[in-house]
Amino acid sequence: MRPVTFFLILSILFMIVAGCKKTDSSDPVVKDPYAMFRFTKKANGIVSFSNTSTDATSFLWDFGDLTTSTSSATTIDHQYLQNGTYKATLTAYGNGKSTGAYADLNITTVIGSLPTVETNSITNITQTTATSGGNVTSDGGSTVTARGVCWSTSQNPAVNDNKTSNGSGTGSFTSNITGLTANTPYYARAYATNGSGTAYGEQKSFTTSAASGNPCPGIPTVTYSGQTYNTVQIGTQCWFKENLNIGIMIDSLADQTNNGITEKYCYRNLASNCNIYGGIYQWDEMMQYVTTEGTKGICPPEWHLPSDAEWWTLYDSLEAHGTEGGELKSTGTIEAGTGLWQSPNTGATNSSGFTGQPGGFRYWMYKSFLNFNITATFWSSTEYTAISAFDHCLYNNNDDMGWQYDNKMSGFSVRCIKD
Ligand SMILES: [Ca+2]
Repeated sequence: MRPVTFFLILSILFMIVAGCKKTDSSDPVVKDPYAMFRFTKKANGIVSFSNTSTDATSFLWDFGDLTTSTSSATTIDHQYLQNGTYKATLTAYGNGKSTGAYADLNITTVIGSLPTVETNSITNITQTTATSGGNVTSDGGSTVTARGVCWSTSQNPAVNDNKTSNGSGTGSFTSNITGLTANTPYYARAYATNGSGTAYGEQKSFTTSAASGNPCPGIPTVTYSGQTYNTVQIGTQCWFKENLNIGIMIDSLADQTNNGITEKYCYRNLASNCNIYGGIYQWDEMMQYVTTEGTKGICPPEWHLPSDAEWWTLYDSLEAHGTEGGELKSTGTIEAGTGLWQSPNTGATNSSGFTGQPGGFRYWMYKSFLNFNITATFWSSTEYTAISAFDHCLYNNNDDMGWQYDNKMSGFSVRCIKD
């Protein structure tokens, strides 16, 4: 081999080696990004994410709970606030391109606080419905997603019993309880659910009204001053089923006075009529000389004289409007020997059980009795003027209920209503 040839070969080899070195140091290969991560679930809803992506220059984390991060840290601890399933996504950017990686996470380790909820009192209790509600005073750190009132005939009702659904979040709400059975004890309590579970307010108990016409639950009779009265449940109210008959009979020519003695009139001044139709009272005697609407007056303890509004509540609870009188009157006629009303006793069904009897009244101006077996007139404890008060009247010849005011010196029948 000639030396020139050897030199040439050596030169070419040098150039190749030098060329390789030149390419390697000043013209690097740029790779595309590759997104990758691992995760470890920890306590309290915390997930530790490790970013194992390669060849990326920036990142976008989407943790699936409406929060994101552009952190490029190798390790990120993210806390989920509610248990649930989340899709976590990592997007890696570089070389003008992006790639993504994702994982589905089932978080069960959130142990934040339960919400705090109070139960409202139970009101508007009828035979089949009642009203309650609650107040979510704290969400416990995560959104309250369901709230309402649950109820049962057993203690400590829960959301798998009957319940209402009354929106979400904190604050107060009203619940309409429906589908109840008459004359039945129930338990109810408010509930609120967040990511940590369901919390309950204090338990309230209540008893639905008896079917109208039946004795009041727990108090079928009341014995007062030697006489026993039946009771009747009508809607939400509990009434005496007979007219009050208490006191010493006085002659119709005398007015009842504030003398410490309860006085009454009996129709035609016959005590036997008081036994059937009850006593007849002037307004002030009935009220025991106060003018406070709803006062006890001559009624027994835990009972009172119905206000005018309570009479209207009675009408509202009846089956139909326009026939209230018929629903409140006892049935039958004197002529037929089937009742105490003078014929025709129009429309009388007594479907309410109120059993209004036609005791007539004492006319204040002539101090005499009128309308025996023809009308039944009941005082309210509501004044109209200083000398008059509202009363309610049943008639033998129609099925209306009369509403009027009369001189307080008039003598009418009295019914007591439960407090
Ligand atoms: Ca008196």
